[in-house]
Amino acid sequence: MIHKIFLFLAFIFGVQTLSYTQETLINVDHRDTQSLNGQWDIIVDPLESGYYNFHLNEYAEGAAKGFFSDAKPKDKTELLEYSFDTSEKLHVPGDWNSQKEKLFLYEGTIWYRKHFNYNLPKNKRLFVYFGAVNYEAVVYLNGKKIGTHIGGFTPFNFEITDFVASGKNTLVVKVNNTRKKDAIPSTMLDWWNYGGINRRVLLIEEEQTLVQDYHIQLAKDSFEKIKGWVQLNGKDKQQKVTISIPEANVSETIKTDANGYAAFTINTKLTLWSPENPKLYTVHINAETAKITDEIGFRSIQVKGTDILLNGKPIVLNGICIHEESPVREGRAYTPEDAQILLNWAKELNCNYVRLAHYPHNEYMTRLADKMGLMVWSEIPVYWALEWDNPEVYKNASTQLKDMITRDKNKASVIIWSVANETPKSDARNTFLRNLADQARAQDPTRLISAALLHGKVDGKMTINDPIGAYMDILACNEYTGWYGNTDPKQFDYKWETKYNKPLIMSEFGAGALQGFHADADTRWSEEFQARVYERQFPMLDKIPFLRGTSPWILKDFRSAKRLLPDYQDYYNRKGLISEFGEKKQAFYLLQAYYKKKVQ
Ligand code: GCB
Repeated sequence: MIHKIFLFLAFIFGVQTLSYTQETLINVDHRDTQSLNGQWDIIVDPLESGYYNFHLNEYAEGAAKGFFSDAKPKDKTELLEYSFDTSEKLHVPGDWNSQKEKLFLYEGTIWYRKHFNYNLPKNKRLFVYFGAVNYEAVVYLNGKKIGTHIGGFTPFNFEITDFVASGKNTLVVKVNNTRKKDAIPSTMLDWWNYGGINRRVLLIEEEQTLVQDYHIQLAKDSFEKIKGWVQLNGKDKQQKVTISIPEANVSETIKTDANGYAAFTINTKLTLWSPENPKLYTVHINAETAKITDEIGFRSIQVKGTDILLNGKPIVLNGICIHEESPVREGRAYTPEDAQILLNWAKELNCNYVRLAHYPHNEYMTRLADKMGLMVWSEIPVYWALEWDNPEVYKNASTQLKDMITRDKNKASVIIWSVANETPKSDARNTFLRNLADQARAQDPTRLISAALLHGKVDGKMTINDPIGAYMDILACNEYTGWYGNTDPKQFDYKWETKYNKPLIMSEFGAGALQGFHADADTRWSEEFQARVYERQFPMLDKIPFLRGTSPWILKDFRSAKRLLPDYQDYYNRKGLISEFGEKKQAFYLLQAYYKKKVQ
């Protein structure tokens, strides 16, 4: 009971952002920005001796020994045991593990420093924006702490209008990626815990009162009605705001209230976004003091019984799972080109859908998916075992969910928000996930909610009976028939059933193979073994009457500290259809042919 009260309170308060972080500005691509990407000076600090003294007291602001002060000895007698000026460097964005060999397995703290010059006009505001930092970031400008953020995959920004100096400035970020039991994800995970400033860093110059956020999408269950809202931020909150879509002859003026908020409904006929025609409209949001432009697609996504309807028509999601790893380098993907190659491979497989696992990916991915006509499943790293009873953990999950939705809620490509992956059933976990699903629906009623669940074998049938299925719009299931456990082909003849009258996406299946290793199909790690698992999988899937989508695991081999078998794994999860060097395995072509047949 107590945990239910905690979770309820956490739910109520959890929708607020964590302390220190501020509401994020969306659509940074269309704002006035200056990039802080490039080489940053770094100090690897495993003991956090730049943060704590020898008795573990935090250094106060202004203390020269705190690395955030970026101090230099005043004279030759002063003892200072650090120096950014003579330190090593890392590229930002980019994870540290794949930039320096000695950091390959490093989990801990690294300090980053960047100098920049700025002259902020008197009537403007300035923000520093981080696309994502894994996992915990403490940000200082000119020695002053300006904010902290936890969560490795969502954007955040801090206003620095009052702290930025005219001319030279010093930005210092303490980044810590230590895995913790009460973090999200927690300590056990099947992907690399890439530390660092993993996405772009921008300075955003804005007006005194600016357009902070907006939601502009088709109303739920409608094809001809745009419903949305605008949120201004600044002193002049009550303004006239015009939403216009010139190509559709739309122009609607509304008035924001004392909180800078206004909702609107616009009746109009639009060309609807779909994979066949990923139509995007240029949308202008013009307030009196500020304006912003976006490229937005309009489409409807619903479920009816076991069907998924896109713009009212039943669809099948032919997809693939993707981790955010570069197709051309080691480590995290962070460029638009990385996103382009990954999504081109999905297209080459004849996909109309991608599952972006297991955390919100770079915004480049969803922007590009909008343009390329790929439907997207986007998920938060509520993965495997978490401290379901801990209200702080719930608050963290709630914030990550909120921030994922905030960033991408105007992307037509995103059709599903997923709240979890393969979590162990318990009352506390059920309440936790139900509350997340409720929160996602309240924030964005226009999309479908799902979570990747596990199945069980009951009376010789594969059964999806997870209680959380009751709160999902779409059931999703990860199954590894033919890989984990035995390889008995009879398993592929089992019937699949569920008590829910809902569509199912087989959100994962697959097998490991080392690209280039050939043997008979009974030999683990051979391309032939992986290919046969796929071959046996397809007829089984085709027999599931309520199946409406598939996203096999996974597009490309990816780094995982859980995958230790020498010669075959070597810290790679080998279930990719493509190797880490971009070479395709046999199973790639099988899936490609399977999807081709399905769309004919
Ligand atoms: C799963 C997980 C995924 C793993 C995969 C595997 O079910 O969702 O994160 O990487 O299985 O390879 O075992």
